[in-house]
Amino acid sequence: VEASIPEPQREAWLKHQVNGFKDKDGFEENVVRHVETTLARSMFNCDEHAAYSACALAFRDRLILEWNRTQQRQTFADSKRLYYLSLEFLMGRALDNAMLNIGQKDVAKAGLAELGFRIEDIIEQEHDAALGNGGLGRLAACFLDSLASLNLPAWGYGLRYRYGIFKQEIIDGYQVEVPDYWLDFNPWEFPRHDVTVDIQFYGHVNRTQGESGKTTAHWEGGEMVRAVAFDVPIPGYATTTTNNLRLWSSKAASGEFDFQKFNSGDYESSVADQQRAETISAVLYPNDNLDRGKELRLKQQYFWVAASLYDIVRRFKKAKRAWSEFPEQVAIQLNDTHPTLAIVELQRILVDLEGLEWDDAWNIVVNTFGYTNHTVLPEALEKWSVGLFQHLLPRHLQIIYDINLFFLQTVERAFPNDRELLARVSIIEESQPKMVRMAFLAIVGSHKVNGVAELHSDLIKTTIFKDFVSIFGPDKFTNVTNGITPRRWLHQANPRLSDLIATKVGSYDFLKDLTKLNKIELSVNDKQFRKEWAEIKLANKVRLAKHIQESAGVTVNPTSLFDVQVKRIHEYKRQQLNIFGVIHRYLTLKAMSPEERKKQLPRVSIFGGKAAPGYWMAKQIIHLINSVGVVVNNDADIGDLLKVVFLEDYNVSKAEIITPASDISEHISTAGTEASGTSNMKFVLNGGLIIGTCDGANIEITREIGENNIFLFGNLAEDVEDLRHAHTYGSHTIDPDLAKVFATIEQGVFGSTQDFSGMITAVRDHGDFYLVSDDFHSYIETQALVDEAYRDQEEWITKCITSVSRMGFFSSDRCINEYAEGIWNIEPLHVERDAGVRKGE
Ligand code: 4GP
Repeated sequence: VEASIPEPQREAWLKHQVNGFKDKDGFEENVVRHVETTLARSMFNCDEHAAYSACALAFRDRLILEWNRTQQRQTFADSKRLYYLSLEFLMGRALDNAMLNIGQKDVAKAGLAELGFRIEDIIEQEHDAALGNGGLGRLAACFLDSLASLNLPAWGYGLRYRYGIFKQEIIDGYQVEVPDYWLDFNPWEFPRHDVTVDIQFYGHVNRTQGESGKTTAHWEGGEMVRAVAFDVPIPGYATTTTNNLRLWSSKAASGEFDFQKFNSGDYESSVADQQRAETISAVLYPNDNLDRGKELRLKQQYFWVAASLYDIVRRFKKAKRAWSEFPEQVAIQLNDTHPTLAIVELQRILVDLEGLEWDDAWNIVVNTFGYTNHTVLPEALEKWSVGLFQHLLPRHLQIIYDINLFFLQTVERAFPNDRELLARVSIIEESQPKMVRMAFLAIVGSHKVNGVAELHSDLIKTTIFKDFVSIFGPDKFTNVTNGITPRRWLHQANPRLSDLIATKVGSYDFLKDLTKLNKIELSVNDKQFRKEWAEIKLANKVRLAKHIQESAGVTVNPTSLFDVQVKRIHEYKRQQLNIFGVIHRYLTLKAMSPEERKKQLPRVSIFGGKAAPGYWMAKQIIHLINSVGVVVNNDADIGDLLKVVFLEDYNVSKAEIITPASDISEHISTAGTEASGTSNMKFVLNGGLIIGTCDGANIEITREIGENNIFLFGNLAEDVEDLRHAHTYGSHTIDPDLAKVFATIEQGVFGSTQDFSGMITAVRDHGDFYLVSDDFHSYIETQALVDEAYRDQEEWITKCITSVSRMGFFSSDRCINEYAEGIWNIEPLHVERDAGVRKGE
């Protein structure tokens, strides 16, 4: 308020109010100005990257004006806000998305053309913002898009990693990781050097007694690291709402150097201190569905959570409301257990710093938080050793012990004498060493816990969190099936299909309400529509074929069936099943006579995805895929009948090229292991069919689009446990076709037999935990059905159009509306351009 300009001087401000460009001329003027002033270049040295930079800056100018207005509006309306805490935001590129959401892509295209550039080349200049591993991080990015598009008051909070997920290079068939330094030039962030928070680590706890006899804990000593805010504007689609993603960057709390040390000649150690502080936000941990328990990771988590909560509490306190109103103003969603410390930190702020009674504080905490679980894989469930906590966050450990004590007391009252239950649900695992179970803490400290697809939400209630359902009752646990934003994953990735759909829907309204896609089902027999549909798919395949040629050096025929599996490489996702199936196909083709071969359907098997750098088996899977490619792609008997391609460095912007080009994509996890999957939704929305197991969202996709339009195979989740048991304790015979595949690999047909022996023994000798052999036959048979179905192109296109028309449910808008109503209790702020605010509908 103090910085507000007094009335008499405001006239000058209003007179010079900045507005974003309105038309092509305005856009060009902005671009030229940024080239000449911000970038200090001219028309004599403006390359594509400079043109991209200036174009992005012109759009940023517009966004930030809307951002300012949105923030003013939201503050003025004083309504409840959601804060989405996620260690990952896999945003991809921002320029195309900003142009489309604002509705100015045509203007930019024409303007850039007049300035001498093609818009496609300019868009290509942007480096992906890759601050995430896979599904969980991309989901967070889709959610931000939906929150803004639905005019919901919401902020994201994350870390501003200097290095996002590593860049993957394939050298001699092996994955090699290269650091991804992406901040050289990032026009989409605003450093807020005035928004900083000092975060404490280590130290010890003292207690003092006040006059009333009440003791207060004081966390003292240790070291400080400074968090600096960087804001990224998030534009909604066809609305002026522009929300904020605030990312924290770490630096030494003492400023540039410790001058004391510097002056005393200890220059090196003063620089080292600074570097140590900066390390906290330096790098994203490259694990997907895996917890590694490294101290620096816990430091990252606390640093980010403490800075975010400080910010949220500071904002709440401005309105001078009673603390009891906190949950009416603030909803915080925990994206997995990574931000669970926020529960402890808020309790600490309320009790230690604000002087609330424990129970009052705890009530506020529980009503504020919601927790989303993304996996049932045991190796992904976060645990931290008590010793590490004691060292790094001594006060938090005490609070966790108290939370646990009070929780176990209520359990004991409800289930007297069930000591085993107490041990099972305790937040502290009595192991050697003792561990803090973060998921249990998240459940106890939240009012709602959700899974991300129906099957997964059922599974968490009947397996990993079963005891908590007995304790808290079933209502605390709920399902919110994931969704994807149709803006990026249809309109941006597949503009021609989006345009074609619009001609049948009558407008682009389906991008705001995806259920409107159902109108295209009426045109399923429309000849012209079908013809254009097929042309668009082929054009998308031609584009991908070109990319394959340029990046992998493999020539593929765009009229072949494109079979795609792109996602993180993981045994549970079963890329090994896919590549074993490819080898089986190769052997089958080789065994045929040339005449017989001629009758076969040509197929291109396309893989992509990164393996966690420490995940040896996943890396061997990549190596095998590449090795099979070398043999198959150069076999003259085979020609176009089978090509095997591994696309290097799969990321969001590559997904935008790959997704629209698939005929069939693979979502073939062992039943019960893939919580939801979201690329399955993307592929179907882009007019591709899928082959999959009865897992995650595949089940709901089947329900929506109909069983005839999907290729399901494999064992069911309910049978997995028995099968595993049988592998270990009964006799375990390998599928005979799979055994032939193994024999071929072991003969060295694909090179080094030693490298691939681990993949084989995992199935043959070590219990086949992921049921590769059990599902192999069903997989091969179902792939044959895919071939057969693809031969009937007319029927295939009918399946594709019907499926797309029924995908409305899988918009992240629907998903976010469910969270807003069922968990966050927030409402949209309706926006009329340059007008006030209406609350609710
Ligand atoms: C992923 C799940 O594996 C995937 O099934 C789900 O669709 C996605 O979250 C979003 O909910 N989990 C992760 C992870 O990415 O790191 O645990």
